Amino acid sequence: MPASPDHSATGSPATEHAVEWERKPKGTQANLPDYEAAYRTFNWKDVESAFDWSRTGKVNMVHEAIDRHAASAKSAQVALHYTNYDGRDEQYTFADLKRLSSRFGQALKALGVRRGDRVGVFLPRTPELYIVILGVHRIGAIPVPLFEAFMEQAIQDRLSDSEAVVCVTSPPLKTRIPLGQLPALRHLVLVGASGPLAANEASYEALMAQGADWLEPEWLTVDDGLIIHYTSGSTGKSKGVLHRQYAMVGHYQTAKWALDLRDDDRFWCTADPGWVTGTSYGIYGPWTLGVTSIVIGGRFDPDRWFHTIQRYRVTMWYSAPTAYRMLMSAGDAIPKQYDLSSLRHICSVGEPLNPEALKWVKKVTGIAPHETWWMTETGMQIVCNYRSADFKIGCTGKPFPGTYATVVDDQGRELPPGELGHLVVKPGWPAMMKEIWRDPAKYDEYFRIPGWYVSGDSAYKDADGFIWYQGRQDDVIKTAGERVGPFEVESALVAHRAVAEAGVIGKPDPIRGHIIKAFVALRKGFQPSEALKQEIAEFVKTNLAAHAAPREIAFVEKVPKTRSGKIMRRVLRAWDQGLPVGDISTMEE
Ligand code: 6R9
Repeated sequence: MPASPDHSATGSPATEHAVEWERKPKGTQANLPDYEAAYRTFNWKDVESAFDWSRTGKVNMVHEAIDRHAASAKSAQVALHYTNYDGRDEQYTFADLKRLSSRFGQALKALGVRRGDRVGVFLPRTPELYIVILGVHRIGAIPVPLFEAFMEQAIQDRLSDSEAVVCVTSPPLKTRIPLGQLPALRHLVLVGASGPLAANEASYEALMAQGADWLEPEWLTVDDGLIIHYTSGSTGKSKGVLHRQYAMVGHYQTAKWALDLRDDDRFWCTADPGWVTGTSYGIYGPWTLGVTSIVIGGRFDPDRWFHTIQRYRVTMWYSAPTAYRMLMSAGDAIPKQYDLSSLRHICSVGEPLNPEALKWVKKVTGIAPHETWWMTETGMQIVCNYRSADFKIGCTGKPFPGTYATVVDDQGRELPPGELGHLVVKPGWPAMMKEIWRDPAKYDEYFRIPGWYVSGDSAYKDADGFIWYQGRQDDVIKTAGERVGPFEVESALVAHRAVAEAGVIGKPDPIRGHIIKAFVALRKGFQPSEALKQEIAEFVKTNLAAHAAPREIAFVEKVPKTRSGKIMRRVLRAWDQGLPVGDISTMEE
């Protein structure tokens, strides 16, 4: 069993335990009618024929997701329904997205952007965000989505590491882009600018008014870059996970079999494209299948959410445990006011979905959410529950056909049922990351157990082949489904004038899964106070991001470190829970 510092792991699970099953009505019609049979026979090669490139050899995501539908009977089908419940209420057909992404592709070309260049996309969740990403694909460049909540430090780290040459943003967000620190960045494209522009700025609307309605995609190979998502590990700054065009084979098939998407679906993926779920399943999965997507801008609001399902007659809903729990805590009265009968399938991602929340969603919608486990690095869903197959409530699921995920010990030996170990995947699935941007050593760390991709999660498998997620093995924090690295938060904390040292952990929380808790040692001359706590939290919020700011701060004399200077977060977690700290022989004096 690996040494697991994870505080949320429940220890060695019992092999025999009372489980409740989610039983499916017999004869359930699903795109994947028989998981076990498919698992035995499925071959990824057979999926390739779904793409035009399998015949032409010419590869580009925008062709497969948009152009080929625009050239078919789907041309006038709505690809994107959008509202922000605040004045914008729009819809775009596949033909519209072909035209608009062609125009934006030409705009990027006019700014000198070339195949393989990185383009930062720092926009609120609006149709422009989607049009821009598609336009970047059209010219064979690589989008780097930046979540709109990111503040200056987070933006600088990501634009600087990716050496983006252009960033598409809006006037309010542009103030967070430290141009002077970004030598590679040549232009800003501003959506919604009014008034005079600086020399290095261009107006999105002006650029879109020029040019033709058609730009042929830059033809790539399956091995060329698709997108870079920045994500957090337990050490160092966030790292750029580069995916390849071939990932579309995985997006397409998982959207078909795990999300169970069909031609006439109205699919609502609630994730922002700043996170991998918002691109793999907010763009690539549904659109390579030619399915209509719903996108909602603005803030989370339980009423709006249920209203959205009713208004758009949503058939398939993909969201995260924190959202389901927030809806649950808002009470049963809200969903009762809406007609949710259009729903036929629901999935969940980002953190484990507790049985209570699962059962509540089932109570109010009639459908139990199905787990999908995966990571930024895997690019696609790997361990899932399937619409046609019974599953045990609370389990993470079984490996997607064509993938092999299992639980191993430190030497890579598969463990018998019930034993806790590393959740690993056999390399070779279609959406596996291509590289960690300019950091091959980081990439290699994922393959530290020979023969396996090591997820960093701990899990066990039961005698029926179900995998049960048990927590992270490292210090990565999942808060409200978002992945936050303690190092980034600690770096932001020590930049505050009062902070000498800081250590950050995830503290279990009934709604958010975990919240960020910081242990802070103050510099000489500063006194602990509530006001100072607030000031420090605010400081992280304005420099890094609101979701990365500590919700709890505890002042300590000293942050516990090893003699080599590593923060002992295990000790911080014990302090937080009021538990014994265990072996501290490596702690500095
Ligand atoms: C897609 C995404 C990856 C980490 C992963 C794990 C956690 C994701 C989960 C889950 C339990 C699930 N995670 N799905 N844990 N059950 N169904 O979330 O990517 O942001 O990179 O996070 O999220 O710990 O290792 P990412």
